[in-house]
Amino acid sequence: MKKTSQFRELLDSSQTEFIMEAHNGLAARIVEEAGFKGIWASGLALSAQHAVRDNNELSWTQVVDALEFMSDAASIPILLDGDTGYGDFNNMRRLVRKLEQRDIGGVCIEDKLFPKTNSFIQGEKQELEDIETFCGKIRAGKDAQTDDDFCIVARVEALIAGWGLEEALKRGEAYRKAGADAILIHSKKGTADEVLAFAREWGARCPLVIVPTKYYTTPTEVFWVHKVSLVIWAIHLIRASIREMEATASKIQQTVSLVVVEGRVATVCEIFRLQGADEFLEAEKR
Ligand code: SPV
Ligand code: MG
Repeated sequence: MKKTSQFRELLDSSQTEFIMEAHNGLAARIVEEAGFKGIWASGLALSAQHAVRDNNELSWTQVVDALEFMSDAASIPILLDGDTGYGDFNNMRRLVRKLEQRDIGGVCIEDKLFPKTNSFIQGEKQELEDIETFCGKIRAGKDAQTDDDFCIVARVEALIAGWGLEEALKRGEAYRKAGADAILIHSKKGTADEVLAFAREWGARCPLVIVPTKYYTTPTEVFWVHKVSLVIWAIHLIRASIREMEATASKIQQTVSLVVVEGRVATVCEIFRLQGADEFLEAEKR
């Protein structure tokens, strides 16, 4: 099945589905091997792996180049965290065309201003895009896609910016009417209360997507009960790799030896396996 159709199936599934962050081809392959049905190409993680900030310091073509490796490495669909669409309606159209060329399942755009800032950094100070302008961006993206199954997820940042539930619902509804295939409601609170209040009011208007990074203690069944379509585990592979790299680097530095880390790092054979080295040898023989 096409990756776009696979992703649409996830959104339309009658149960809550889960996708996992990846930030390069290797991580994408690991996500697929772990059994996930989709990948979140996180803007924060993609930026962090280059040690730049989540403020569009990475150019959109650098993002698309990274995605190409990820898409080649996995057979499950990728939802790109497309920030604000990297500009106006016209940039959005070009983005959608380039994503389709790279076999990406869909893109999520958020109603902030370019260049954006991560939602967890002074979210309340962040400016929101004018509703009509953002709706135009969604419509332009939908017009630009050539594959009917390519999905555009509209991310509502009203709760992040402190504008309240009513504004969040107003924006979600406007984006749905503009053609968004799903609405992502984001929150920086430590509990899911405001997201669940949104979900109750939202009902089944169109698929609802959430990112429980901050309200991670909420039992997952609660999302199912509230009819959340898609849960994004947004930044956990980059967080895991940072922790492991820090520990490994400091142990080797302190002990001036590899002995202490040998048992906990991936073997060289494991790297070869993840790269598909066997296929190379077989192809060479053929
Ligand atoms: C990302 O993964 O880049 C996101 C989600 O936008 S978060 O950073 O958790 O807001
Ligand atoms: Mg992001």
